[in-house]
Amino acid sequence: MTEKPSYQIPGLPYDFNALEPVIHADIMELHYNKHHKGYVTNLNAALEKYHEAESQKDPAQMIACQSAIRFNGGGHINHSIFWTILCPQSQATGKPFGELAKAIQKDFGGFDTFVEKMSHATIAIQGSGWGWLGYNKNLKRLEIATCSNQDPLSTQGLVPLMGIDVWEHAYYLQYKNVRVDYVKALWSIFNWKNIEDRFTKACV
Ligand code: MN3
Repeated sequence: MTEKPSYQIPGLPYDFNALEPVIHADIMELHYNKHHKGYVTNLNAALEKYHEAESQKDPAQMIACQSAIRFNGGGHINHSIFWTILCPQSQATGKPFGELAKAIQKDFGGFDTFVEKMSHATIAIQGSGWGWLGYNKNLKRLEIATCSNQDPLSTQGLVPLMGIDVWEHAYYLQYKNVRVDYVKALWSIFNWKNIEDRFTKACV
């Protein structure tokens, strides 16, 4: 018998108000408690349906579950990364350091150029999606990429290092429709220690 799937929302590593003034507590609470929790609930429901269809040898029904698994599974993966690559402004270093800083220098020509390119690509996303800094293991280099909806970065063959959620639910309550101001403000709360750790693991 197939084990019943059950994904759970990971704990937030800080309080809802910890990212103020960049992200207000009401956005954090809604984003975590409603949106991320919703992806987890719907992922579990879709997997349960999938396993039921599998046990009944009903491939058409299995295929019918796939878009819900992709969307909600992606949402769960993306938000689980997002909470950990952010930190309170008081703890933020402002810039990467160590090997990641060197790789950014090598692949983008400097931190400021990287910020500009990643911001530009992310702000330009049409509709809902994510901007990412990823690691290309084959070419051994950093790449900036964008994904629509909740597609995880792995769909583009990259290991996710840091991502920017530009769904309106991530900023609308505070920034209204001014996505550019939200993306600009986020740079002061990135947790470069966490991102550097992801880079180290990706390079192995
Ligand atoms: Mn979101």
